[in-house]
Amino acid sequence: MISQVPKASKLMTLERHIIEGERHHPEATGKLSGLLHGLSLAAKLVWREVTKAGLVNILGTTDRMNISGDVVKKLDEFADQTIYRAMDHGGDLCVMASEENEDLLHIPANYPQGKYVLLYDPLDGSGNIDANITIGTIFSVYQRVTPSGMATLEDVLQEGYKQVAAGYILFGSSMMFVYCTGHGVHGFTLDPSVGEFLLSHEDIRIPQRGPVYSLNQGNFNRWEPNMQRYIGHLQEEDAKTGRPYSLRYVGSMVADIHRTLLYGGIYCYPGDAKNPSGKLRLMYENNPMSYIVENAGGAASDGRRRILDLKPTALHERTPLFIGSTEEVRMAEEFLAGKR
Ligand code: FDP
Repeated sequence: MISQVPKASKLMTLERHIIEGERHHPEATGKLSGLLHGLSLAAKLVWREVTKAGLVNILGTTDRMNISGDVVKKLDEFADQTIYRAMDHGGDLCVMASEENEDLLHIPANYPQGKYVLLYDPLDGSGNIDANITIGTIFSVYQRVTPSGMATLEDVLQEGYKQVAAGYILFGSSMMFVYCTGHGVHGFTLDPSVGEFLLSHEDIRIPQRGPVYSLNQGNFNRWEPNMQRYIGHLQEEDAKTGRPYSLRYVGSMVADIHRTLLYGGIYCYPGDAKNPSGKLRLMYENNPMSYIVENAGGAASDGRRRILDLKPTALHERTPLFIGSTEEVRMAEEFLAGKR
């Protein structure tokens, strides 16, 4: 008798998936694929250092402050430089910008220039590195808008809805590469024994609701009253609407949003009396994560407006962020507008 073999999910490498993705774009030149390959290589090199971090005295801080005033960790620097070095010579990019650097990162003159712009946060959640807690890399890709010559700020400061790809790499109990080029959000887990990312989460869809909220509640007294009322509402007892919600906060944006994407709920970093625009950077964090979450069926807002519609004005600007299940984000907006 032939036994019933359970239907295995597709055995698909990230490389294959990227190539197949080109079929959605008959006009594709292969440059976007090249760029994504470069990022997956850089990710593996960073992961190698992250996993041996405690062994090789690479942990700890450098004496340098980054543009946002955080003390730069050595691993941040390693990730920052590794991504730049993996991406500067492929002919895919005309310019890069990193959360760790004040100015644009131009492509060296001896390498060919490409038509894409890459923005990245090399190691998000780096405050967690020393405690061995999940951290991640976030990336965002645009087409250049200036016709030729050296790329300018105009190429970089584009609205998030113009992204052509975005993704994040999670350095957790396993390493994941999650990306989107506008045709679904797909997650790959590294199989270290073969050194390949294998498709583990095909076409991720975020639940429309989810009884989990994620934010730094320690800032409660700095929030405006509407924000305080919103969180108070989530904490009230009401079986019919599934309240109180549970609070989950790693303090690594990538980890917190990854969980939100899979299980539903909301992640918030609101503005407050000390930081009116919150803490998170529009270009390196909010835009790419909003692109991912929207493409998975969720929503992302600064409390009033869709994040992806915001016109950026500076490379390192910050905005408040409310992101996750659509119904949860809409409820937050209603509270913030004083409608509830
Ligand atoms: P980090 O400073 O450790 O890099 O944007 C940076 C970030 O981490 C996010 O990843 C994280 O969610 C947030 O800051 C944590 O901020 P709080 O310490 O204010 O909660």
